[in-house]
Amino acid sequence: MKILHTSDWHLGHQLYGRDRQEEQQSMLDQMVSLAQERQPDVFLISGDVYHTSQPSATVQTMFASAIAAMRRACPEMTIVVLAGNHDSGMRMEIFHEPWKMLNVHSVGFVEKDDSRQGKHIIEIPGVGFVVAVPYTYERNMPDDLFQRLLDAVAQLNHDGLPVVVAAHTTVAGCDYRGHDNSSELTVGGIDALDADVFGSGYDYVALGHIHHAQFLHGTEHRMRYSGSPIAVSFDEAYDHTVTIVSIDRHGDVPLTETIEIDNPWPLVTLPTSGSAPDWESALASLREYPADLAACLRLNVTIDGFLPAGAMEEAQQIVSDKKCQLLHINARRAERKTTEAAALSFQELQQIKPLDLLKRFASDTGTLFDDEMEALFVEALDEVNENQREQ
Ligand SMILES: [Mn+2]
Repeated sequence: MKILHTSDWHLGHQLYGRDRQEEQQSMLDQMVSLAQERQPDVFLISGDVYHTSQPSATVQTMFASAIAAMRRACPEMTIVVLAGNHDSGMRMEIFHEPWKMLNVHSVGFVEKDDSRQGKHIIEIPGVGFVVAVPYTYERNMPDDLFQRLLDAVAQLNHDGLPVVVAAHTTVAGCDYRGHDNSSELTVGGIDALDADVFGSGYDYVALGHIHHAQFLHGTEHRMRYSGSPIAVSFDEAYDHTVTIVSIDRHGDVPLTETIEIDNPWPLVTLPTSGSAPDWESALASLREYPADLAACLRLNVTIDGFLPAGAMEEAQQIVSDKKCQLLHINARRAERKTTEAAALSFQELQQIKPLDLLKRFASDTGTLFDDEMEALFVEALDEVNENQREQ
């Protein structure tokens, strides 16, 4: 059984207002080529297909076209798509039936009713089994679901075929770098489960949710996050790959191979390590950036107080003749000797933007405020503004 394991596509993601369609289309094209070249038995997307629960028509068309292209590239391949915490599980199942006619299994939500749990077991005759469990709140997870599904598979698996579990969750002990608003207990809003929640009887667990590709420690290469195929945030400064897994027989140790996905617009942070000590050196690092390299840039700078007025325009001017795009200035305030935060005057308070105020609060209180939190805040703010306009 040969599986192409991927997850966390986040289609429709915008990064500081930049539409990432070009990057995502390139990623999808590479997926289709891989399916064509490698002819896997199963193409498995372990959740977070979309970045939002209500993706635009354009984004959904991009996904549907990619699935159709994969079907043409590899007609015998079974395609399994799970909902992650970013997806709407209900929407993912709207086309469950027609997709199934194309041998595409879209599993959006967990069935609590035992009699309907067959949806979670995908049998590929003569090849193997996939146990597909999309993201669900822990309190909605039926007791021993994984073990019960695996027991049901064992009843069917007379020929000793490989058994793969697909799930979208946080597993305790994972390396969650790049998800910086997180702790060992909770990553990206999902509480960590112990690895033994998956029970026994599987050969490989194909995980989604954590964007850093990795095997889980102590699982003898049987449990893996494929990671996001392209970086979703600047904090994901590591390789982005898909995993090809081969399992001959039930009980064998899976063989895995990782294949790098190329992003035509890689996310690059300047300076390459740490933070520029002042605004002038930040600008210098932009000047030094090669003119002919396509990239999305983030500028890290430590400053005393606030960025100068027109800082973004000044920085944009420097890269205007270059192929790169500056998306964000990540300004951290230099640590003050006194812990007392400088108070704002009423006039300053009236002029400061909500995001800057929040950043100032985060920096004054030593609270971590990363890209993802900023994006969430901007999204919430947009929603509030929109609601106000509507009223
Ligand atoms: Mn994700």
